[in-house]
Amino acid sequence: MQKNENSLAPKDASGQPDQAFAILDLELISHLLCPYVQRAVIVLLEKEIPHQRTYIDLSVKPDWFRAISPLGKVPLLKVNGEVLFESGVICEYLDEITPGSLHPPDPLQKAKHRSWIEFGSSLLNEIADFYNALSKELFEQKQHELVKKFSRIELYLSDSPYFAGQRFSLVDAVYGAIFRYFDVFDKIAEFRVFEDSPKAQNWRRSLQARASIQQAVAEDYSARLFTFLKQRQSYLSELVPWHS
Ligand SMILES: N[C@@H](CCC(=O)N[C@@H](CS)C(=O)NCC(=O)O)C(=O)O
Repeated sequence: MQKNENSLAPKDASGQPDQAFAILDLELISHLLCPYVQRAVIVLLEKEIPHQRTYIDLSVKPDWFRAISPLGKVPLLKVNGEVLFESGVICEYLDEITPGSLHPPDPLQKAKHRSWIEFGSSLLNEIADFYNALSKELFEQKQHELVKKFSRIELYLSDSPYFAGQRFSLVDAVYGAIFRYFDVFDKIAEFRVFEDSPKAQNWRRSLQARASIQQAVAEDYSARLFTFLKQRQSYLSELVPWHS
């Protein structure tokens, strides 16, 4: 288990630390590779929320974690000892307790953003199917599914840096964690997943450059993901070079 303190504190209008946070003890129970955890970390960083992060090994779940996690999954957010689960709920809670919002104010636009966040979760399942596929045939089928999924979201994108224009939103936090997989996949081979999606590719590049996205994982994230992929014993595992 590792702990990581984030000492950035939100400031009030006069530049003083915001006292509202002094009464909140926030602890994010995390895993170093989890894309759902990354969503929450990106929101914590975007909104400069003081918190503590506790990383666990999901292959050996600690008893204390099993006792408090209703689904046995990360992320969990402990708020003054009370437990929240599900990344979407955690992100919205963090957004609501801080000034400004990473959601658009209009209810219809907000609902659309939530829809695309759900789409992002289904994309994560497709990505897992892709790296777990055992045969070449299944792998290529999953690769094609990913191409189709990105060309679907392509229809809703513009040439602006973020999902909804110039302003970073919660949808961006979700896709920042998704696109990160492809930074590692790109080092294995050219899978041409964004071949039909130039706007998604452009969006990917903007998110790559964003500090909160970069800082949401540890420096050895790529090396850890390579090791994880290598251990899958899947078709992709065979393509991962030993020296990576
Ligand atoms: N719907 C959940 C999904 C979270 C999830 O699937 N987390 C994975 C790690 S990325 C997990 O904890 N899996 C449990 C396990 O591996 O046993 C959320 O959005 O928080």
